[in-house]
Amino acid sequence: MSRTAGVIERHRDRLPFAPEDPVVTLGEGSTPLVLAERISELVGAEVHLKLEGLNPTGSFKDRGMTCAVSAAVREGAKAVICASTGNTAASAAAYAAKAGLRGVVIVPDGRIATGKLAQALMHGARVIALRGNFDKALELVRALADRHPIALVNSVNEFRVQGQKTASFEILDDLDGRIDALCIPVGNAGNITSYWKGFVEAGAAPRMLGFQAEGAAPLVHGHPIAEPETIASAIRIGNPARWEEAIDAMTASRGAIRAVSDPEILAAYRLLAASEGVFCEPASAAAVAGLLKYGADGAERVACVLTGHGLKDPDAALEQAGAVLPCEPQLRALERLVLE
Ligand code: AN7
Repeated sequence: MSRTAGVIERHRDRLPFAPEDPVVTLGEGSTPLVLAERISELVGAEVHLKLEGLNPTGSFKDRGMTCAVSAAVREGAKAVICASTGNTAASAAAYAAKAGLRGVVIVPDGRIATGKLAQALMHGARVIALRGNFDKALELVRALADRHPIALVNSVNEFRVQGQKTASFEILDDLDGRIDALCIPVGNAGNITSYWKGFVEAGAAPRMLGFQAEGAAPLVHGHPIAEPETIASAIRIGNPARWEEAIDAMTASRGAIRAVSDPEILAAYRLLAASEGVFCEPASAAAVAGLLKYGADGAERVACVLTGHGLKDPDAALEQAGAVLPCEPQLRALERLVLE
């Protein structure tokens, strides 16, 4: 098989696509799984990082989007729509562009990371900034898709879950089937649902350890959060669409869904970049923050899903990082700054 095959071609035997079906792909999937030496030491377990930020649009959403948009083309759709905290919007916009479909994305006004906004706009999607949060946007977009022939590509779309489950197959391949726990950030809960589905289909059962931001932790508190708040804008979600499935995944795997604070998320975000060489976005760092905070629950081998690339949110990074050093164009001045 071609080294650049996307997830449909690579995993067709486990996906609802026949060989003659149209495939809209950007070569997603097959992302690296990297051993995190420093974090392994801190946790006392073998910790691997699944770098989903290396997908074509910089997040895990591409695995599901190739399936959702391919199915939309198969069904004769002319447009796709989604509500999004940013990454789904960027991915939907890219795959819609590739497919020649209209893309429409609804985002919470002023609350999505700069890189994601740039992507959605560059790919030619119609970007609508809703004066309301993600939960309201999803509610409205579901009602809209019920009334008009527009394909809804949020993770309430079954094809999204089908595509995203392929990450589990890759992790099992890379670890020869032996993994004790999976740490994953949880927002709308599509991804934890998908990973668990993939593991079950492959006959594996690692503990699913999901992490929500403290200010946006409905699954931890057991009720929706009306005004979710967190620095990790991707997971600023108060009423996850896949609530039941997330709880099922947690229960069936003897896992847990727990909360991490924004300072804990940001500490993990900086640690990953400075000590592991991996730049992810804040929401992704929640998985590692949770592992550092709560430990591995006895697991010897753990994978953390780093869901999105750090370049998605340059503003968050520049707020956390050290300052740039200004320098006069003179050797002495430069020497001082370099050597001191
Ligand atoms: C980087 O793009 O919901 O629990 O609209 O972008 O499957 O929702 C993004 C979610 C984790 C949570 N990490 O995954 C959207 C959106 C990143 C994300 C999640 C998201 P789900």
